[in-house]
Amino acid sequence: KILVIGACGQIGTELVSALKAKHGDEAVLAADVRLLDDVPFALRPYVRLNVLDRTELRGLALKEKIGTVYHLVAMLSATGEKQPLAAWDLNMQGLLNVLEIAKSDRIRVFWPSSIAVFGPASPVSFCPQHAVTEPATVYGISKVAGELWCKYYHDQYGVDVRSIRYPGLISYTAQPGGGTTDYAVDIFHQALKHKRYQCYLKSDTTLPMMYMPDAIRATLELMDAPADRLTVRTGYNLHALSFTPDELAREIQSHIPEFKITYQPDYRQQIADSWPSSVNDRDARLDWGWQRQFDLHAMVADMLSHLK
Ligand code: VAH
Repeated sequence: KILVIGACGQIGTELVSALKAKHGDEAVLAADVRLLDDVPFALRPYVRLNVLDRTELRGLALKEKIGTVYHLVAMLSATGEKQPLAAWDLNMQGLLNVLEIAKSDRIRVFWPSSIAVFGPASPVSFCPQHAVTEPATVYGISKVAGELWCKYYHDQYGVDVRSIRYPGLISYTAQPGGGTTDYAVDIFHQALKHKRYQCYLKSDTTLPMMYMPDAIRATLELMDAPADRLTVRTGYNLHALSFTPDELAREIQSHIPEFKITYQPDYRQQIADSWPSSVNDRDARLDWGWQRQFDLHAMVADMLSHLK
């Protein structure tokens, strides 16, 4: 059986439905900290789980005969800067608990990393897979440390843990919480409701992004790849889109001509400025045939068609 921890989040919501479509409804158990009554039916069967309680986690994994864990729990970049030690505890202890049961109970693991592992010392364009990672956020620090722990558990204990450095993810189902790239989701809701949006990043801030259907497909493709094809056990760079708020706004205006965007940069501008504008994903393409499908034009059309 598959356990998705952090199932109520932006990635988890979509991953649960994709895994159910692939393996059957009863093959996927969704878990998060929320009470069952606050969880949509689509996420059931659901169990309330505190991933920081290793005994509770191990008991559940053994009882439910879990063979694969998708561990998606994290505090994202913007929230993490407001509560650094809480972000470190949640992001790191949660992952270590999952890696420990993966080691003791032969469980496979997927864990999301992020382009946030890169920092001001990393190349800005087509940042290579093995470029220097000196992240300027607690979230990025936890992702670099998490990647190294994943590689350690793979190399030392043979744990089959796999990871992707997601760019900013755009989806119309669950909204993201506390990320720096969240503007690229909120702008669609504001454009449709109010025909205007005040962006907290500067108009020319280029960031790596990806439409959620591409991110979910990449995750399943990576998890299905033969282990001996994989040369990266930290986190795979993945490239799909790179755009600025201005470019996104113009694409939305081609659908909603009266849409207006204004700019009021806040503390998230410094986080965005520390990240590359694009990454080099040659290892993902060579090792497991990664290929983006949605370009900016297709993503905007699909987002608006689902949110209208
Ligand atoms: C964030 N959405 O903004 C996440 C992601 C690359 C960005 O890690 O923090």
